[in-house]
Amino acid sequence: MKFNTKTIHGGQKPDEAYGAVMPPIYQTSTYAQSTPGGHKGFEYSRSQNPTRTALENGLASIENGNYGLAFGSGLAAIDAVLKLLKFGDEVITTNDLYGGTYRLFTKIFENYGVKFHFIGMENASNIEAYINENTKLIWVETPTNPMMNIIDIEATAIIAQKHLLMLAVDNTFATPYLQRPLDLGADIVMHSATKYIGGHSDIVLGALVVKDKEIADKLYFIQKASGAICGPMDSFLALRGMKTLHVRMQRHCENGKAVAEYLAKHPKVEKVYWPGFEDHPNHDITKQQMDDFGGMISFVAKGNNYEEAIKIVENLKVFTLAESLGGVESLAGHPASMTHGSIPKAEREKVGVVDSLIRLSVGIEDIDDLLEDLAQALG
Ligand code: P1T
Repeated sequence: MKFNTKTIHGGQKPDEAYGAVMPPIYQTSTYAQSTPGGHKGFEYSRSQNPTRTALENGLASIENGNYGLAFGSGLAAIDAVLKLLKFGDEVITTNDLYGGTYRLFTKIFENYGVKFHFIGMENASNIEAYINENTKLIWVETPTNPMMNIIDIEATAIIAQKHLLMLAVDNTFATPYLQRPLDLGADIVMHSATKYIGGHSDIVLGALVVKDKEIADKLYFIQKASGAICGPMDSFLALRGMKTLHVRMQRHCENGKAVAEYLAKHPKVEKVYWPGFEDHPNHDITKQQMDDFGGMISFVAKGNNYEEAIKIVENLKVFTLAESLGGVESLAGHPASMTHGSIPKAEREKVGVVDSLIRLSVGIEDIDDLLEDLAQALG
């Protein structure tokens, strides 16, 4: 089955009770048993729920994995992966990543004795210097949030395999429409399905997909034992969103390209971060591992000035100033004070998350309205 068919049919079958084409929202916590243990595969909705299972099967299908797991948020999904580790284990991760992920690593898991190395991975050969006998996991975000750095998944997977480490890839920005990390050798794919997978800014939901049964079993145990699941209504909405992922992504990419090129030529713009530019440091790797360049763009206005950046985001009218990304509507954000506020200023500035940086999630509106809005806000 091709990708554009999998988003609609992958892992799905009509509901067994009445043939409903869309999985019903099984809004139930528990299931009748004829005798203790005599059930139809569903005992209690923390462990399994048919609507969540439909979503999990769909996610596994579009990521070319064998097992999908859905969680109450992207961070809950990351939390479950980190729970595969124990005291003393070490993680090597990108130095640019979503602020909430950084906060989870440094404010929660460091307290449990897990050590993190935040490093530049744009050149995969940097990784090996940080590997020692305690290293267990490489955590990669690509494209990174918000600097749009690109990490070579295949090269990183080769290093991970050589040292018997797990490689997890946060595929939130790219989505499987553009990039399939499991095919490139990653062990775990993670999503904030709040974003492009859901696609309509109406849910908070996280996902993991894996190929390997042993890792899947451990993650299912953590999902059930820790309990950070998503409810049936949100599972339904994520599944509904997923069915149009390919058409939405196509337009996100078209509009993203037009916005990136417009900004790059604008006299009031200093620098645009978007992996589709030929002078992006890892443009060649981008073209190898992604099918297009996505709808996420960051930029700095001329003068590199905080007040100017705030004025621009406040003046936007079609773009909404808001956290999050990946919905049908265009959003603008100020990472330093919003999504990446939990990263100390000195740390974030080292990788380019300066106070004048603006991040855009380019939606699927008419491109003329988006460019006009940027023109008036920059003017
Ligand atoms: O918000 P949640 O569903 O818990 O997902 C966390 C998360 C994980 N990974 C990436 C790459 C993300 O971008 C996010 C959430 N990001 C935002 C809310 C944001 O505006 O960047």
